[in-house]
Amino acid sequence: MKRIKVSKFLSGLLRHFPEKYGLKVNPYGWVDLESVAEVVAKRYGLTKSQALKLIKELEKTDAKKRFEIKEGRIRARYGHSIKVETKWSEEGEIPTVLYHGTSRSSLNSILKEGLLPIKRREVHLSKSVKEAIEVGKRHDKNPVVLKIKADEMIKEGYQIRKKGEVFTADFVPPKYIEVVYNITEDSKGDST
Ligand code: HQG
Repeated sequence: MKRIKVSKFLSGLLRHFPEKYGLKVNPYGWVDLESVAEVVAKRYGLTKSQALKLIKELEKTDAKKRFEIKEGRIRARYGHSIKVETKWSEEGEIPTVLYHGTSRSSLNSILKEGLLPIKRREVHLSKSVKEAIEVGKRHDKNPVVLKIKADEMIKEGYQIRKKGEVFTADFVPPKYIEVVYNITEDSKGDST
């Protein structure tokens, strides 16, 4: 489906490779919307106004609120590898507990070193186990779900930011992390 393809391309464009398409990004990740529409139009054989309409629709309907449009500009809310300022947060409560889905092979290292942004600028946290499983499944068919004690982190001076439906941090030290769901434990002794 074209919408999903365009949405994925848009995520990549705004998070990882704007310069490849000659786009200028301001320090907070904002890019001129018309210029983005031109890139999308060319790539997907659309007119500029069709591309603009599709991008606006994607921004409105995206379940994870990946994109934000304001004053003729667009940005990705989270997920960047390019150098943008990430230390902003939307209004709204930060849940007392958050979750992170990851691969079984990363677990030991995470419990030892904490959660690191790796190739991105922030660590990404989910507000439900269900969402964390979805994220983890991108890395492992049987992902591990970690519980993050967000309230304790904040109490002890760490910042957690709200970016649409996703929450972010610069780093999560091991002391705030607990394994809540590890399917390999459930299936121990299972000979199949
Ligand atoms: C892991 C998607 C070893 C971390 C998602 C993750 C999210 C460590 C991987 C957003 C580690 C990085 C981001 C350590 C962290 N040792 N492994 N110390 N610390 N890791 O893709 O969170 O659909 O950069 O657990 O839904 O999977 O694109 O991060 O497995 O919100 O909008 O290193 O991207 O959103 O992987 O995903 P990623 P992520 P979209």
